[in-house]
Amino acid sequence: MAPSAVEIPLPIPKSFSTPTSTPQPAEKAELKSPSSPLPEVKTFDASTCSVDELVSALRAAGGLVIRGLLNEQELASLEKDTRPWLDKDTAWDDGDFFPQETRRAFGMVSKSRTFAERIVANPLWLGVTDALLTSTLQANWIGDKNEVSVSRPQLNNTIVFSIGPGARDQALHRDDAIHHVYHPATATHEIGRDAGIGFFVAGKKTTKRNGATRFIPGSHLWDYAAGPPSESQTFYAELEPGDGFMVLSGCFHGGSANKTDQPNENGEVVPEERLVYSTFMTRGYLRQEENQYLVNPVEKVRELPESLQELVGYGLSKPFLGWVDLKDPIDEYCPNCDNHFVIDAVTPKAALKVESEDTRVDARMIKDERVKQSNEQSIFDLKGGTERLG
Ligand SMILES: O=C(O)CCC(=O)C(=O)O
Ligand SMILES: [Fe+2]
Repeated sequence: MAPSAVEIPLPIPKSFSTPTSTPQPAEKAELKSPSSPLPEVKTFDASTCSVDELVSALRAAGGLVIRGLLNEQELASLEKDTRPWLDKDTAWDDGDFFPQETRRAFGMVSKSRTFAERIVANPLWLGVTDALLTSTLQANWIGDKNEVSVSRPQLNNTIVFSIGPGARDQALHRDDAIHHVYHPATATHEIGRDAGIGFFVAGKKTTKRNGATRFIPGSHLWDYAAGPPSESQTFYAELEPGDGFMVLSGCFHGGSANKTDQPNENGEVVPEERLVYSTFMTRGYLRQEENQYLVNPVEKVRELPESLQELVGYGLSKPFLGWVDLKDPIDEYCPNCDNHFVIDAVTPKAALKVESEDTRVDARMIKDERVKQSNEQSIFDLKGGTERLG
């Protein structure tokens, strides 16, 4: 992501999240800072690890490695879908966030079904992001009813990074900055602190020498005003093809220098590409970093399973974010509007055409089976609101 200036510190409102852990009293637990000992970064096996283990390792260290997430066939399919887009990319001259040797591809949910299903919708990843990025609005009095609402995580971005030989280090940064997050130091991680989480899957072996993503373990717990970050504290996520690395957006991290343009320990120059497939998730009520509505042709989004359409941003963040004509874009259909909802609930059926008024003005001539006539209501109509919106 491109870094943005943080002008007004605006913490993620804690009241929007369900606390599932009891924070330790400040006088007993020491607030973490750049001078605290660095926590251990754990490594897991994709075939045996549980979501709970991943969540607690992430909360403690801010990052973790998972071995064996994708197989060779999936990697081959990803590369086939991605390579033409990387080949088209050229060095950017707008700023110095990416080294000149970096090539990128974006909008990956519509460019690669394998990316969408095996990375964005990876079950371990969804388990982790659900646990850390779901928000529950506990107190929302509407008249005499308290409408508790759950907002699920959504896709923040998809980027493929190819770092070529000769690239320098990308500066260490927090991706949290895109949402103008500021946090003071804490002793232990509290659920609700994270604005986002990143997931990097290696397309090729990534090493300290060829540009592995590096990060500072524990830096998600520091006061965000403490800086600048020190390279001496970094951990390099060295991955075999198909391994993954997860990192909280509150951790300092960055892509690293690719030194394979220089002689190795045998005196030979063996250039390597560092190829990583990455995605971030964010909270359902925050703006998405990558504009999913413009980067992905809607015809492609229609082909995805409904759960993925929701993740991409076509779902409703409850109670009221993201509606079209006051309805959930995915499962409601409105005969009174001309917007032809971006995601139809069912495949539209051919209908006899009858000459009538412009249906945007008078829709009485249209009857569509998809409309549950007796149930027609807007998201602001709280008849049965708890189960519809909560
Ligand atoms: O390429 C990488 O390993 C990290 C890239 C990154 O952090 C970013 O572009 O925000
Ligand atoms: Fe980043």
